[in-house]
Amino acid sequence: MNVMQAIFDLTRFEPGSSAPLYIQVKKLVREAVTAGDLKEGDAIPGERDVAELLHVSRVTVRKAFSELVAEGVLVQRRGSGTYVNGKSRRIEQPLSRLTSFTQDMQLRGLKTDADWLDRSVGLPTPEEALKLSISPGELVSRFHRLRRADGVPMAIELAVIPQHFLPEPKAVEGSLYAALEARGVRPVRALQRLHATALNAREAELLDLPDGSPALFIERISYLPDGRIVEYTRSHYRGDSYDFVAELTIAAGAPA
Ligand code: 16G
Repeated sequence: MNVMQAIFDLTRFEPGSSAPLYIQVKKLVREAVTAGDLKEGDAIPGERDVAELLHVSRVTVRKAFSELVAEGVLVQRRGSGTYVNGKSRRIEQPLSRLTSFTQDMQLRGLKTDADWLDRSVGLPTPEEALKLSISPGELVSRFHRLRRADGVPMAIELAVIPQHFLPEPKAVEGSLYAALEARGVRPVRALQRLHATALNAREAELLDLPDGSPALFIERISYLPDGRIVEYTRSHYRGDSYDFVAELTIAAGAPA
């Protein structure tokens, strides 16, 4: 069965049905993925071909595809086309453990890599100085990365570290926490907060998602055993593949 037949088994397409056409097109694609007729990484035919085959407008097909992309069933790669999302499984991350991105992904059998967007020494912004509790004249090392898991862009992360903890940012190639550990300053505690956001055009491009896609914005401030702050990191995690889970227990002394 070729891809075109797999998706568009015409017997299942009912233009006379009351459901909007784009919903029907979505259903066909979703069913083909669920049934395994379309597999991870399969290329989806172009909008024009699909529109011709089903006798619907390209606008209908575009709407169906863009919703499937937003739902994580398909993925659009700039300049190359639309594919069945190979990494539609979501990553679950406990909220209560202080781990690094590299460790998190290794535990799931995924390989990490990164593009460096910036690795330099400079002055902190006023916000960074406040978050790190340092004076505005104290230098910081910056680590700005696009982080991938098995080749799929997962997060954009900007870690800011007082320079004396990691004096040569360019010497850090892989895990930041491993580099901190090697200097005896790996954090042991962190405060983190997160909220939902929409990616701006540049972030969306880096994460290979449509402009305005949902993301999780996460800030982390990490501490050494003696209470000094070692890290202030801001990250955008793609919203379609990252779940944070928290374990809740009843507080000691609270009414049952
Ligand atoms: C995680 C942390 C980030 C830390 C990084 C170190 C979150 C939200 N953020 O991504 O604060 O800097 O791990 O990872 O979990 P690395 O050691 O692999 O460079």
